[in-house]
Amino acid sequence: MMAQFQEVLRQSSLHPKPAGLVLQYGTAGFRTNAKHLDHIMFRMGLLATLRSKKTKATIGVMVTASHNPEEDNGVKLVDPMGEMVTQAWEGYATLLANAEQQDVLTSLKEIIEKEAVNMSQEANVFLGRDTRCSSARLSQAVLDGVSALGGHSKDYGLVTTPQLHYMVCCQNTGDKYGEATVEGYYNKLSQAYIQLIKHAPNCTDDQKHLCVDGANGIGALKVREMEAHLKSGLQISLVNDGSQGKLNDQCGADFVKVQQKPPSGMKMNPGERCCSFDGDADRIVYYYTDSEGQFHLLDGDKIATLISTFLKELLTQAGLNLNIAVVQTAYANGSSTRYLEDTMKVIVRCTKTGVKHLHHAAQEFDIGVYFEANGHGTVLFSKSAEEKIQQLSKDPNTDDERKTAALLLQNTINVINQTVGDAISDMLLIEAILATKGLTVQQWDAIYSDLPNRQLKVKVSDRRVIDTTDAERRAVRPAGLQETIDSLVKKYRQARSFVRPSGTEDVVRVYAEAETQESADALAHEVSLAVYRLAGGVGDEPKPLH
Ligand code: 16G
Ligand code: MG
Repeated sequence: MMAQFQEVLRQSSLHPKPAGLVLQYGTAGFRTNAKHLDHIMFRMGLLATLRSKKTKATIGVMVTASHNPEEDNGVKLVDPMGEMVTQAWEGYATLLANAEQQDVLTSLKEIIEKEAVNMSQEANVFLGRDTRCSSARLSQAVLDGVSALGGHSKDYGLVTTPQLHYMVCCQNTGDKYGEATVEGYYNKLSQAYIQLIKHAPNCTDDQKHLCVDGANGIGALKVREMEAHLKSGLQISLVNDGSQGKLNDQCGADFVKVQQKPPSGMKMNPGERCCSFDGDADRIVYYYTDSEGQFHLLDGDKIATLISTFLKELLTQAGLNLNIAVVQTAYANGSSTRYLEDTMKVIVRCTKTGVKHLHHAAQEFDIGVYFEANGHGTVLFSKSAEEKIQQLSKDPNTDDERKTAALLLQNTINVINQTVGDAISDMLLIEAILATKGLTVQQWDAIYSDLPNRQLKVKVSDRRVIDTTDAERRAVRPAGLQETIDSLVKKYRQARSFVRPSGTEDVVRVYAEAETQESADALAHEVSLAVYRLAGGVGDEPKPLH
């Protein structure tokens, strides 16, 4: 053990921490300019090794900064079942990341002691990275961390974030979930997709065509690889494939969602289905332009609605009594929540922002569909739900209609990456649903109409002065802020507004929706002003949008 710690010390000095630099393990790991991250990566290699010893399972480390600019990078840790690392260990990550050079061993020993980690236990770490030019160098630092503590590692190289989550889950479930290889991932998903679209009534080549914006990132590379497995069941035109443009620059799911406009490089014919991935391919949004040239976005809420409608219909056809819920955040458009509750009559839950919160809430149901409005989401099936579906599909006494529905449900389960939101998997599921239901993108869009909305951000000297409750829908601090928001909201029809401190940027976020765009914009501005005045705004006062 002593020798091991000596090695940690020696290696750590080769990955020095800039003195005074403080970083937080945020909503989705560490994320900042790549030049500050070498020591973080080395230390996350150490921490992943400890986590692996503790859980006696393989742990994942993904080097990516998702939709951030190319100059940034980041790292996310993946727990044994392919989930985000548990909260207590996020705290350890922050502790270890911020220890000054001479205190690294002390922090490491503190974690070992607190968690009673058996240091003679073997450790196994899976590593993946996105296409950023800093990613190769930074993943080497992770590998150094793993080897310093004598852990084993497997470097998957360039993979999407959800592919790495998938691999970790496969490895720890003895391949029950699938084979822990990229090829295994393509085979499982594409076979399920091909089975699903066999039920599509006379699908024309036109309907099989989809434009994909790869955000000039890893998703573009991987969608190309996947396409070869789909046996022309889907015809993809790929733009922003990384051959020319810059990662996430004027493109990608985050750009399209925030700017509410198509990415650069996308030529759209009226009514043509298009989608965008984000920089690590764990988010997807769809869109099209109508014959008047008007842009229409189909975000995570529309996706959740499409998927849950499809699943509910199949459950009814199969005669299966399983509960199904949709999990959203406060950002979900009010129209989507109303449609789901009043028309679809499914259970709707609201959680705090951040995938792990949605994921955990979705686990409480037989079938939990979770999506953030920004396009991150997936579907979780409980073990007993999967078993019931499987039994039904094999039962010789089941009539044809019920059997077909059960088989469709089974293939739906197989096309989904249940570990985390996955742009490729979500894309295949959406495409399969549209094909089997014979729906155009306009018909999907028409299921309900979004309420006009606006998002703004306000700079304050310390965003922690804002404290929220009720899944971030109400502010409890600073005093008077919620009362002010309530009285502003009352001025507009069908209005709703909330504020929350960002988990990834040093700002307070403001959301407002209302019957008209003018009202939503005015309300967002007025609430921003209230935040600026009551929560210590810095810089110029927020200006009206019009
Ligand atoms: C991260 C989260 C995303 C969330 C966003 C909110 C994960 C994997 N990603 O990107 O789910 O929507 O943060 O950012 O959890 P904000 O706190 O800055 O609004
Ligand atoms: Mg992402």
